[in-house]
Amino acid sequence: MIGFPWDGGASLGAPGGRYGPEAVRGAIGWWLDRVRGDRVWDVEAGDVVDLGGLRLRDRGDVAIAGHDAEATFAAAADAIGAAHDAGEVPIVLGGDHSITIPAVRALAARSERFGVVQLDAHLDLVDESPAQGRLSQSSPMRRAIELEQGSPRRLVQVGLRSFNYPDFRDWCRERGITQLTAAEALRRGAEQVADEALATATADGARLYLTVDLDCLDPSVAPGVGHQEPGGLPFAFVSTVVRRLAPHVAAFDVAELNPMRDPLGVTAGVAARLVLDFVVAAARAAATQPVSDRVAAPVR
Ligand SMILES: [Mn+2]
Repeated sequence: MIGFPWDGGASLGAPGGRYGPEAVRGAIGWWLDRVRGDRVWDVEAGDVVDLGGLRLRDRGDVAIAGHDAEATFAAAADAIGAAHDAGEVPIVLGGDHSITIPAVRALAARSERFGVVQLDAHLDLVDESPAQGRLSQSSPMRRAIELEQGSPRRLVQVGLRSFNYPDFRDWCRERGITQLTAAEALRRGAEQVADEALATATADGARLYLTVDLDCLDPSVAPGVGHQEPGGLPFAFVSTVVRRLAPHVAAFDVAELNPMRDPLGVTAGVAARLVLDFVVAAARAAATQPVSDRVAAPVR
């Protein structure tokens, strides 16, 4: 687990994401108390999971240079890369959604190819704009698919809704990006969505990056985000997708928690639960399968 207390990419959304990692750590402690002797009862799955083979290690926060996004992102890619090199699965806590840019770079640098499953209300495909530049919360998926090891054909976006720039519709379709609106995702069901997303994103042996922008959830569930969009996913849907994908994920992030817009701590609790859902699901898989069989082997 790596905190990335950065909201320098929230150039159109509300600032405050820098307080996200601290809020998630505070919320996680409440559940960690239920772990006894390396075991925890997963009430929803029905089993007692042995966490013995897995450790949730807190690597602290990325060093932030508030005046310099590139310098911050370079430091972040190094810190996240160190987790990869230690054989860990990085869980990056945002921070606005631009935190995904260096996190994906860290995975790309260690992979022949990678794919992305993105749970989000928004496309995050802006190339560049006068107000936002190239490294904002609106650009992480553009920066990901343009990498040599990435591909728009291995990008799956789930939870999309609302309105967007007219040119983007054909641009996305021509490049073969898989896009599911929140309503369509709900119609198919979380299990089917997760399985199809996994197959698409990991085509040709690609390693899987999972990013959860908390605004994929309905604002009634997760109000404390940078920019709210009505009509989002319920918690159970997102939790199911995260749990189902977790054993296959090489790197994971939870972005856009904004504690300044989350006075009751509801959204911090949601973010913390998703982190724990991820860890417990990965631990369950690790108990029955060696780690080396769960993710494609890194190039170096
Ligand atoms: Mn986003």
